[in-house]
Amino acid sequence: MKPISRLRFSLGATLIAVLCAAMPVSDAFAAGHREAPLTAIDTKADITDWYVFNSYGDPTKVTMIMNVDPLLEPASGPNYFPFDPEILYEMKVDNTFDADEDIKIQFRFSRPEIRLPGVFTGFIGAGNNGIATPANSPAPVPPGTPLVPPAITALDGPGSEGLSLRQTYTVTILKKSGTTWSTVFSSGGTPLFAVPSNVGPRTMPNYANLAAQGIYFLGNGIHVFAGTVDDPYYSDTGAASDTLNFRTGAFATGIPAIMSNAQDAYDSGNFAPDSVAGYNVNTIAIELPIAMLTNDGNLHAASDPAATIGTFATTSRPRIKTQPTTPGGKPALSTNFTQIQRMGNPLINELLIGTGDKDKFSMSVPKNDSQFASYLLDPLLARVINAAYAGAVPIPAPPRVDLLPLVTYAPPIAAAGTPSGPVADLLRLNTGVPAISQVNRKRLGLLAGDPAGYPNGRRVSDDVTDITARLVTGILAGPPFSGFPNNRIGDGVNSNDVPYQETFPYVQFANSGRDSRHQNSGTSGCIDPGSFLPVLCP
Ligand SMILES: [Ca+2]
Ligand SMILES: [Ca+2]
Ligand SMILES: [Ca+2]
Repeated sequence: MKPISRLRFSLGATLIAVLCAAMPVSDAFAAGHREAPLTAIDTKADITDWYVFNSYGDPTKVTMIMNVDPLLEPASGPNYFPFDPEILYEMKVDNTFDADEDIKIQFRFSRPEIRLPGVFTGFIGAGNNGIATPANSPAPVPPGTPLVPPAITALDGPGSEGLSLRQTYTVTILKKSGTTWSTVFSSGGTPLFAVPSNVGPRTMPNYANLAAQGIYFLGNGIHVFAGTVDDPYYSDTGAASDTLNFRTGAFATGIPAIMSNAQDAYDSGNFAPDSVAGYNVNTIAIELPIAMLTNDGNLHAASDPAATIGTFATTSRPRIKTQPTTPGGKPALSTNFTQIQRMGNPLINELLIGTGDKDKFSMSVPKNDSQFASYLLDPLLARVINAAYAGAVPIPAPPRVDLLPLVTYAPPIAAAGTPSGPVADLLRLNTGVPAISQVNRKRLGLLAGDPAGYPNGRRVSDDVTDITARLVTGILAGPPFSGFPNNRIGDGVNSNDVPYQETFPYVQFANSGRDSRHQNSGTSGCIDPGSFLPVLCP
């Protein structure tokens, strides 16, 4: 596929050429669920979302959340969703404005331990005392023999007997000084257990309590959590992926994807189905002191350039893998790694990078993103929205300098006077902007006057689909792009299907395999655009 910079010159020739180039925007608006050809195959290495925000309850800390492995159906027993022990999961921070990481937080997972090798499922348990064989138990197993262990109520020790598949992980923080990396923190021998998915109420009767045991305090102000959780991302991916075929009936304006003022202000209900509702995802979360991330180890006011950091997450695999020759053997893995995917801002690879370059983008590093500048500063998506609405949504002319705050260090995220650095896809966070209380938190973040939301970092509740659609159609460029209808574009999905937690790890624990379902078209879960009452989804 041709880069947009060259497509631009063929625009006059035919609109069809541009639209054809735009067609492979598959999974448009799914933050990062199966967005690049390679990770649509290698789903374990697929980063679905990357969140970095100032912790709600502690102004001295930042929380980073890396979600991987998209669209995990909660009922997918009996083995559910281990992390891949071959993948190196990393969170990276630039604090010198050159888009090159100065801090790396590394997570490695063990091969799942199999504690009940003779049992047919990875997780088994019931009641306080388990289940014994009944009076008619055939020989050679006598009646009264303990058969099923007690319900799983702990990740280790008593109550964990039925937790057959169990995975541990390690956390290592490295810091660069000059060109040398040194370890500044290691979880060492502390066994950290990844939280299993929520099997159901018989096997895991108090799942929230079980999952909370996976929140570890490691000292030095550091909390970690890893495991399967509710996917915090929400969007009408189905409509967006069908060439922006939004549901007219969902929008009170009568115009597909253009919300009314009342709909726009509604932060706690959906007018269209949330395609990700009811699905789980694997999460890796860490909360740590801001002082561990800034260049000088201090906290800084928002007006100070030193307060802003640039972040991204990566997955990498060993460069060489030799499969075992004996059944049940282990593969041989090289110790050098190749990056499989990265994520900074949400939706950049999905919506801005051409499909022919998505894998190259995934495997590149942010400091070299000038090679993708034509995608970033003349987004084809903006042109497609402009065309799909027959010109009703005006868009600015390239180069799109209004998008520079997303790809350089610039106001309104970074303080005035911050070195802008190269064009690079980093999720930038001004650590000096305090978190906003739940009641004042806006799904539209910075665009709704909530300074602690995307694109200043990204919280789990930020509606990055709507924010991104408005950013690419020029809301930061001033009139007429900052007014109607550009400022009311949305997919009609305004909130997650379950409430988030207000404390670390902020995401909601996993949906139940036995007792949860998806909200789809034809099931309840949407709000009538006129009455704001629950209705079947349009
Ligand atoms: Ca740097
Ligand atoms: Ca969800
Ligand atoms: Ca939305």
